[in-house]
Amino acid sequence: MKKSGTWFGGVLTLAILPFAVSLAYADTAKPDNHMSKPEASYQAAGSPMAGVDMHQDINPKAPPMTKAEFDKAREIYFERCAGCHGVLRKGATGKPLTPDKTLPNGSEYLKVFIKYGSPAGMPNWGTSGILSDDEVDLMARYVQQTPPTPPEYSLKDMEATWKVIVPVDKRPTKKMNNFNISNIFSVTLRDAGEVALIDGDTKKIINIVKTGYAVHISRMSASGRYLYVIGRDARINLIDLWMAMPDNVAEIKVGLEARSVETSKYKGKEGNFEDKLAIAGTYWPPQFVIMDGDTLKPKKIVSTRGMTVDNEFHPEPRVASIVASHYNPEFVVNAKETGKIMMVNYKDLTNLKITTLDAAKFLHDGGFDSTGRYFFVAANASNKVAVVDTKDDKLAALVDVGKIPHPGRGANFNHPKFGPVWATSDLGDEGISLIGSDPEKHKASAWKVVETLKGQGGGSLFIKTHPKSTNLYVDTALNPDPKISQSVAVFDIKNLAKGFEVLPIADMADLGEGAKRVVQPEYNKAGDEVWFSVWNGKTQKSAIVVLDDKTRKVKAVIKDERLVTPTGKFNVHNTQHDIY
Ligand code: DHE
Repeated sequence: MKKSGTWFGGVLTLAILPFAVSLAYADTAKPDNHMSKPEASYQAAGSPMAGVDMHQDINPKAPPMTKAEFDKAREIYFERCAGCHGVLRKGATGKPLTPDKTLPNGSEYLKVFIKYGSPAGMPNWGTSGILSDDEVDLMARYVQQTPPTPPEYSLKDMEATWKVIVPVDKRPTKKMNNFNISNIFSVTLRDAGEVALIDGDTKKIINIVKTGYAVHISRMSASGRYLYVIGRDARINLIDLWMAMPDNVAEIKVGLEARSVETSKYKGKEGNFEDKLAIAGTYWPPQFVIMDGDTLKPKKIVSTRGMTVDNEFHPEPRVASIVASHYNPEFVVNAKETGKIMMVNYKDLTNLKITTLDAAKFLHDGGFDSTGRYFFVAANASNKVAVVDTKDDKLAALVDVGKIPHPGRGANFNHPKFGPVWATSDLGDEGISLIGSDPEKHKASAWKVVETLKGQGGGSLFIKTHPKSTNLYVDTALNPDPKISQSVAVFDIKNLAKGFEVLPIADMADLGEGAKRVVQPEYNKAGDEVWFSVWNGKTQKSAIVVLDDKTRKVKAVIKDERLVTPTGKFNVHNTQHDIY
C-alpha cells in the first residue's frame, strides 16, 4: 500500500479508488447537503501540487513540526485532501480546515476525524489503511498550521515553458496522411501521461503521443485539424492531425493544476474565429488563459477569484468545464466554487467583455443541447443543472435534479412524449434526469425534469447517445459493486418504460484480474458503433470494447500493451461538432 510519495504514485489510482469508494459508499444515507461517498472519493484524487515546494509559516499556537514533517504532510495533503478541502484549506465541497477552525479542536479530536472519517463524506483514512497512525498524527498537526500558498503563474511563467515544436510555416498545407481523421479517437492513457490516437475505421493505434501528467480531456479545433490535450499538471499539447504521422507541434504549461481546454468556434458576422484561439482553465492558480490557437502563445490571463453566488469571497474558484459558443465569439467558462458562469467575449482581448451569470455552486461538467444554443452544466454538489442560453447570454434556468449529477457532455434525444430532452445520470443515486430542452415547440416541458429513469445504481460518470441511434448508454464506473461498475445499462429511447438491458462490457474484454471499471461511452463518427474503456490498474491489462450499436453485440476488442489505463475517448468529428 502506498503511504506517500510523488503525486503520480499518490493519485487515487485503481489500487486505492475502489477501496475508498466501496468502503465509503456503504454509508449513503445522509442529509442532502452532504456529498455522497463516491463523490467524496472521486474528488479526493491527487493534485500535481504535492511536489511543489511551499513556504512553512511558523504559527506558535500550532503543534510544532519540523520542515521535513511539514513537507511530508503537505505532500499527503495535496495527494489526498486538497480536492475536497481546497488548496488554501478554505473549503470547497469539503469543510474549511483553516487554523481558526482546527486549532480550537486540537490534535486528539482531529486525529479521530482523520482516522475514522465522518458520515458527511470524509473518508476513513486511518482505518482504511491508507494512512498509518503516524501519518494521521502528522496530518492532525499539519491542518493546524498556517496553510502554505502555492506559487502564482504569470504570463511570463507560461512563456518560459512554451515550445513551438513545428513552426506554423513548416507544417503541412494539406493533409499528408491517408487516415480518415474525422473518425480518429484520442484516448486518454491516464496513468501513462499519453494519449493514444486510434483509427476508428481500422481500430489500429496510429500513434502514442506524449502529453502532460494524468491527461484529462482532449478537444478539437473548429476545422477538425488540431487536437488539444490537457494534463492535470496543466500542460497542454497541440497535435496536428494533418502531419504524415500526427504528433505534437506545440506545448505549454499554463499553471500547476488544470482540467479544461477549448478552442474558438465562432464564424459569423462578427468575424471568423475558427482555429484562431484556444483557452485553458486552471484549478491552480484560479484563472484562465487565452492563447493563439495554432501555436499556444499565451495572450491574456483572467483571474476567477471573487464572490460566490452567495456573495462571499472565495480565494480559489477552480475553472471547471469550458465550451465555445456557436452563437457569439465567446467562451463559456464555469467557475466551480463561486457558481458563476463567465461568457468571455474573445473578439477584443484588450477591451475584454465578460458577461457573468449567477448559477449555483460546484459547477463541473456539461454539454450543449442538440441545437447547440443551450449549454447544460451540472452544479454537482448543489444537485442542480444550470441552463445557459449562449445566444442571449442569459441563465435560462436552474433545474433541480438527482444527487450529484455527472453528465460528462450529457445525452440529447427526442423523447417520445416530451420532445427534445438533454439527460444526465448521477454519481449519488441511480436516477437519470431527462430535462426538456426545446423552449420553442415544447414550451411546457422546457427546463423541467420531464422523467426520471432508474438505472443500475449510483456511481455513474457518463451517459451517451447519438442522433443516429435509439440507444441510451449509462455507465456506473464508480459503483462499489463490481458487477455494476464492470457493466453498462442501455435503454431503448423509443420504449423507455421497458427499462434497461445490462451489458457486461468488462467480461467481453476478458482481461483477467483487476477493477476493470467500464467508463465513458463514445460513438464513432457514423453513430453506428459505441466504444467503452475497460479501465484497469496501471500494471494490469486494460482494453477498449467496441459494440455494434444496433445489435448491442461486440464488434471489436482493442487490446494492446500500450493501452495503459484508458479512460476518456474523444472522437474527432463528435468532439469537433459537439455531437452527443
Ligand atoms: Fe474528470 C471531464 C474534473 C476525475 C474523466 N473532469 C471533466 C471536466 C472537469 C473534470 C472540470 C470538464 C472539462 C471540460 O468539459 O472542459 N475530473 C475532474 C475532477 O476534478 C475530478 C473529480 C478529480 C480529479 O482529480 O481530476 C475528475 N475525471 C475524473 C476521473 O477520475 C476520470 C473518470 C478518469 C480520468 O481520466 O481521470 C475522469 N473527466 C473525465 C472525462 C471527461 C472529464 C473522460 C470528459 C468527458 C467528455 O465526454 O467530454
